[in-house]
Amino acid sequence: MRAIKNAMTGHIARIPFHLADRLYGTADCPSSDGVQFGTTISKQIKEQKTMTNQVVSEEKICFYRENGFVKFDSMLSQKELAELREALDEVMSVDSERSFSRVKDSAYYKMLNQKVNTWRDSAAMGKFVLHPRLAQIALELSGASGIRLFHDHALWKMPGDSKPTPWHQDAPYWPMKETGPLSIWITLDDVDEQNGCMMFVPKSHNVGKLKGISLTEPESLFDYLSDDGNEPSKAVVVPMKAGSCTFHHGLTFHYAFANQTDKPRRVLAIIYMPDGTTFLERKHVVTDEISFREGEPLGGRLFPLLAIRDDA
Ligand SMILES: O=C(O)CCC(=O)C(=O)O
Repeated sequence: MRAIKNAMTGHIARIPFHLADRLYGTADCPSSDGVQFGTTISKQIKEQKTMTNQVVSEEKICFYRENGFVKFDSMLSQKELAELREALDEVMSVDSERSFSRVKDSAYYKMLNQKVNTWRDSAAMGKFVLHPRLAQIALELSGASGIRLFHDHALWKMPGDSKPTPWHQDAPYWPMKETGPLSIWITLDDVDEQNGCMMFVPKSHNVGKLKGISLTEPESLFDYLSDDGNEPSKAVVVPMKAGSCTFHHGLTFHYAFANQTDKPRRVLAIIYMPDGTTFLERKHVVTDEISFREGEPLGGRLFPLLAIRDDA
């Protein structure tokens, strides 16, 4: 516990991702990859027809399940990356009711300039947000029988007086009873500690759902950890090249550095939920306009089913 509390004061023990493979998680994972993951989402469609149609290696699945996050290099080809940058830049160039924080000097905006459900405004964004192969990866990592879209969001960390995204779990903010949902975080720019790469605490998804802390007030997620010896291990820093991505579990502790450069850090995140995930009454920008009843499965045309298991 002490190590983690110190972490919050800025003295966190940070482990680069290339060492994390060795330190965490892979001990019980098969060393052989089984089915290899392809290099681009478009290539996967053509090349990854295997006996089982599985697109993610057993090693990656195992790493994700043990640690609550996993990285994929070069998820997008250069062409796809250029296409996504153009589409996202266009979507972000106009404010709308989907822009989460429109007050430019607000505490939230300094942390994130966010736009929700870009797929509903732009077919070019829809191509990526609804992409069957990205959903297939979420399906395989989660082990669900089907995967639905919850929402996407553009997450830009603006230059200027940029603030880090504090340590948090995602699940406490979601109007869902179950805790299986997961996010993909695709970076459109090279990211490192200077411009807002992420850090994850391996195995922290095992501690359960904690409080949804205020992201803009000084409050520490780690204060809500019970002192039962179930202390998560140290944080792993995940710098990435543009076009790469991470997936993280809804309960995994994660953090993003402030952007100290003079350009926006551009990210597209997509939140996937196992089919059958049910509504839990709470305020949320995506479900506030819809009259779901408590316990009702989240579904319908705004939460489309994107992938199903072959044998489901
Ligand atoms: O991009 C960021 O700064 C934070 C991202 C995040 O918290 C998430 O994708 O869940």
